[in-house]
Amino acid sequence: ILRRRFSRENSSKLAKTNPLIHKNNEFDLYKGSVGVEFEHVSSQEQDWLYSRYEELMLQPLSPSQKLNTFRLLQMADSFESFCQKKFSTYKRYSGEGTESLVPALYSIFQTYKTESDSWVVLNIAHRGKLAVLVSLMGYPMRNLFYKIKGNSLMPPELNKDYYYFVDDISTHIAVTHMRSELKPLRVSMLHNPSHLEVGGAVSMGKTRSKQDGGFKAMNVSVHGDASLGGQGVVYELAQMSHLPDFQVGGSLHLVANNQLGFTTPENLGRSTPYCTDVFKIIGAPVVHVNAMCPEEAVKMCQLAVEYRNKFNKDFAVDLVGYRKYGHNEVDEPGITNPKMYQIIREMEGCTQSYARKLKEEGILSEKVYQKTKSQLEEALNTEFSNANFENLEKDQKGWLKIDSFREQWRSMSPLHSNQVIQTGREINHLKSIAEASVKVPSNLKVHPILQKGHISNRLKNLEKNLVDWSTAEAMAVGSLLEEGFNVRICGEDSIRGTFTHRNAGFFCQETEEVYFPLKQLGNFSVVNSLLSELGVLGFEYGYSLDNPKNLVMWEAQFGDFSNMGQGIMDQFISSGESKWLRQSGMVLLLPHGQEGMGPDHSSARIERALEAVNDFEAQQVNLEVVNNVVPANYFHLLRRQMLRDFRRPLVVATPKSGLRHKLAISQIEELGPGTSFKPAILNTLGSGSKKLLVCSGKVYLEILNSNKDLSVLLLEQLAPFPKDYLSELLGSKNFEEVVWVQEEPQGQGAMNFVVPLLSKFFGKEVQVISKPPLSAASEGNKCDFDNHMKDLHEKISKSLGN
Ligand SMILES: Cc1ncc(C[n+]2csc(CCOP(=O)(O)OP(=O)(O)O)c2C)c(N)n1
Repeated sequence: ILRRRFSRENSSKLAKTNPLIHKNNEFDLYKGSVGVEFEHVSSQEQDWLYSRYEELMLQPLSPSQKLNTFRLLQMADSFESFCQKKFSTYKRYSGEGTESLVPALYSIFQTYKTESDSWVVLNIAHRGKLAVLVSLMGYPMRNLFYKIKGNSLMPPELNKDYYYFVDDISTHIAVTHMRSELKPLRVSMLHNPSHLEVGGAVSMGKTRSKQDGGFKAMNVSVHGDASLGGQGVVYELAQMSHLPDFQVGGSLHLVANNQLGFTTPENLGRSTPYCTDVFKIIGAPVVHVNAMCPEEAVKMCQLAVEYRNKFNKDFAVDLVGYRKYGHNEVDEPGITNPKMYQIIREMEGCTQSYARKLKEEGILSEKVYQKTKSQLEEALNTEFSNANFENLEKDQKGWLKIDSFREQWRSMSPLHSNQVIQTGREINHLKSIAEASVKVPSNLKVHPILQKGHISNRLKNLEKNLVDWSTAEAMAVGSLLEEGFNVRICGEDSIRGTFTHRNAGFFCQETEEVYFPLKQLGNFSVVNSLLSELGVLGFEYGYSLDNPKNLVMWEAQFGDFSNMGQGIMDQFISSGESKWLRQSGMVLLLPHGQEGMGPDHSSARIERALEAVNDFEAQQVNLEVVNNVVPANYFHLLRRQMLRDFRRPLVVATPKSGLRHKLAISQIEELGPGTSFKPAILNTLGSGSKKLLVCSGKVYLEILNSNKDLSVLLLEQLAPFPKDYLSELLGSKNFEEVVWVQEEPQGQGAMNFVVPLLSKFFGKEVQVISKPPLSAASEGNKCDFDNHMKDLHEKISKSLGN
């Protein structure tokens, strides 16, 4: 079944001098069930790797290690066979054929175990996950059977008034577990979506947050061979592995390699010889192990952890096995892979062959084998008959062991509220934060453009009690840092900011050293990320998941590029809480605005964020969407994100030209004590108008600039639609007509979301003024752009009777 020979003919330099190896056949060490790829690793590490590899290969496992390995296999095997009988049409994505994954993972945990509090953060996809849950992660079998039978794991009381928590399939379950013999090591197995490989980004981010919080933590990702070879996010994560702001001291990669992806054989599934070849770009050692040899799998995982601990780098263990059934248990694999399955059908399972080996070695007797087998069967039957709600294992809250709102999340509430919270701060204090945000050591030579523009402008504005968008951000971040929150802003070029507006770090013009003034106030990191959206967004989401005190802001270079991370948006950010009861206070900053910069530098695609909103008006809304031009509001938004007792992801369409627009400025009083975020702002110019223009974003500034008499309502918060706030704001005011104005092309922007809500709110039909429909987000040339914008403003003027 092994199509490739993993032999390495030239043995190590050490092997030639090592007396232990001379006694044995040194050649065999590289020719048997393990193939190593160390040649691309740096030479100093190679010496260590070859020598440790040889030691491990020559040293037999102790009888108790062998029995433990066997027990884990037997447990996984009994579970899989039981499910095959009881739930024959259920898709469980059996791991049979690569079941040595279970003892391999155990070996990782055991080797990593330390005296101090430590964590393994584990991302594992569908293949074999259920067996790992029950064999290693202490997940109650009865709860799993209950779930397999089709029940929900969500606490019914949370869905009492309103259906919000959708739950997820069994192979996406998460659990945190501390095995008694491995104390104080805790293993946090994360939720995963079906979307393969993206979970690796989330576990990496979560691991980094644990490490930044002072814990020892190791990231472990289990891959399928086809997804590892095919998914681009793996490359993005590999590129993160040595970057100071992303590295996690080396990740471990374990491949449950069944040589097939769904129906596609490996020769059609990738161009490289091995699915693990992506790891070679970062010089990570790779070992390929015949998955039918569990002892070697255990040893190689030990080698992997030891290497990772010593060199702080990634290591990959490729368990090369097969897949007993089709892609799932109801698929017929012979349709597409007849020859392979002729061989597979003849094969003895790994557990059975290992039992035979241990019996031959006199370590396992037939009697003990049969006894443990029947004990496991009995336990499975008992668990199966107890798989009803009354008998399930529950936590202190009476919930079905879903591990939510524990430890650092304990103070958070599972239910949201749209209640207004005051987020203002004392004004002089805010001024001092803003000053501190541009204060650099006297020996740091700041670029003259920044000295003259950014620094002096900020200080001059402060004297006049004015706050622009970047200063509002600095004040929000600085105040949150002082209040004990951790702030991480990450994106391509976020230190400076795409529009040279943030300048959270000052680069000395002589030494190139960078100084971050806000770091003086607390745990602040502002990170220029690698040029990736999917991997980085996943990483940042994972970072936000770990701790409700983390304010994580991911910034797209332009909002347009955020769709490269759409899988993280859909599978995690907008639906994670509802599927898994895990909150995230993640903030997405997406520069947005029609400014003639072409089809791909114009839109955060607000319509897509709004499409992902579960309910427009209810309190328990999955996502907040804000189109922000008012600096004071940005300040309150960020503070609100942390100061309330629940976490909800936030998408902010952020300004571009609005960063420096003369009307996009707030009075500092708007940030003072007693103030809060204003979801909407009503502006009456001149004698006002009986027609109400409602809009959002930059077009508001343009309307204010160009029209004398009008009533205009700026909607900053689009979702949840702020109807109560609007009722209070508009009171008994009566408008004859209501028009929604947007700068985005028809069908894009907020119109499809907001117009029906406005109609309902005002009780009348709402007209729309927009650019004409376009296939892209904006025009590709200046002339067409100018004409369309001119038309838009003429329509607005005309509609006002001007
Ligand atoms: C991103 C993504 N694309 C497509 C799929 C559909 N799909 C589910 S499993 C699978 C094959 C995965 O093969 P492999 O990674 O080798 O894992 P295996 O199932 O063989 O263990 C595919 C294509 C998916 N889940 N995720």
